[in-house]
Amino acid sequence: MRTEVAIIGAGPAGLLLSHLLAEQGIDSVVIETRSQDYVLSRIRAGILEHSTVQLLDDIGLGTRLRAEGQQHRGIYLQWPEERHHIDFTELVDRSVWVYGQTEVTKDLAAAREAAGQQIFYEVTDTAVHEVDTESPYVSFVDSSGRHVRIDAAVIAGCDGSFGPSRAAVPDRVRQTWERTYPYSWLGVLADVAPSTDELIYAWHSDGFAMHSMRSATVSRLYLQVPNGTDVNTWSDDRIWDALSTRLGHGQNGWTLQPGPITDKSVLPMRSYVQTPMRHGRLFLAGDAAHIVPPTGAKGLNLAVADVATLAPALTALLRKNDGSLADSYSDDALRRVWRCTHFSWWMTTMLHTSDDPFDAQLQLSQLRWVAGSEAGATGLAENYAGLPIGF
Ligand code: RFL
Ligand code: PHB
Repeated sequence: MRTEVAIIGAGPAGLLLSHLLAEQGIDSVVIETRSQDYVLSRIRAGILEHSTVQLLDDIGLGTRLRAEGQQHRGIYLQWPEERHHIDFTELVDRSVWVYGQTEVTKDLAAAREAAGQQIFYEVTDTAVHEVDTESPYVSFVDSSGRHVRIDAAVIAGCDGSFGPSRAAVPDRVRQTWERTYPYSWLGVLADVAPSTDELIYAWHSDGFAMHSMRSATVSRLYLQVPNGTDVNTWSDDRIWDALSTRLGHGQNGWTLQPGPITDKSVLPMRSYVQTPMRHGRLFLAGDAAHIVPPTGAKGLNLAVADVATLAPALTALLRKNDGSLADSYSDDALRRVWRCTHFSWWMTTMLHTSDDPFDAQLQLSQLRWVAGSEAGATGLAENYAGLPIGF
């Protein structure tokens, strides 16, 4: 089988890339190790930044997002006794949208299906070959057990943090940077109306807590827990008690409304960057090249920004034989990657507590400055609501 771009991974990066390439008349084949149902039901990100929404609008995929998503002007930043609203719209004239990654993936998958995109789900033994030649190819075993080889002009590694693409960059050129945090998130999804109009990020001496949402009837909440926490040690009552304590701020009689928990899981927190994001005919995008802790809501948005940079680069390469954008892809994408890596690390370290009382005082001082100074608040707003694509 032959195509122009072989895309590994049908997450947001892979599906969006196939869509953007198709708009330019470029053929691609997508391969995915999971089933379509699994990919479409995976609970992941919830916040879309300004440029992500703009891009989805531009490619005609903003309709359901505009109808069913919720536009937020900003976030609440809180610590005991104080809750402050950081108004992104006022500060930087940009907003964010609450619209689950599951919904973005559904919209992308429906659009690709309508366009007749070839996607192989449930493949095994994915391998990339000959990426430093002009004739790279991908091999895999399809869902019926057939061995398949796809020859392509280019391979796009959009296969997340567990896929084979990142390891196809040889050790002699590959550099990695990594930080593992000494805490994890316990995330829950609950069938209850959110107790807040916009997201709450809360510093508390018991640990960080966050109140997010998916819709008017579904809440998404997170608690900082120690690494290695067994989810079974957290009963629903224990979760709601901890959330009430950490999210409570002792003012205006605010209370957290509990409800039936439909999903709970523990998520480790990691920062990871691999460079270069291009090696020969292999281009990495999204979580395949970098991971950020979820505190800054950047992972999905960064995957979208990578692909928005990669698609024109591949179009110039394949249609005009102009490799200049492809040559600068890695450096171009990495500027934003490092900005978001720093922002996610900064939000994470500002809000997650440790046993060190000195650290706690520094965190509280920083929170007071961010919430109380226009310069501090604007820095958070500009990064959270998202820098323009190409920054
Ligand atoms: P994905 O979504 O992981 O997709 C990669 C796809 O590749 C497939 N794959 C393979 N396919 C073929 N052969 C193989 N050998 C393969 N190995 C893997 C996988 O099955 C998968 O379908 O990566 P992509 O497309 O780069 O997208 C990245 C985002 O999914 C990720 O960054 C975000 O979910 C991160 N994230 C958040 N990002 C935000 O922007 N805002 C948020 O609010 C936010 N919240 C979150 C998050 C991630 C979370 N978790 C679970 C880590 C909240 C959480 C809890
Ligand atoms: C979510 O809704 O899942 C979410 C929102 C904001 C974050 C992380 C996760 O920073």
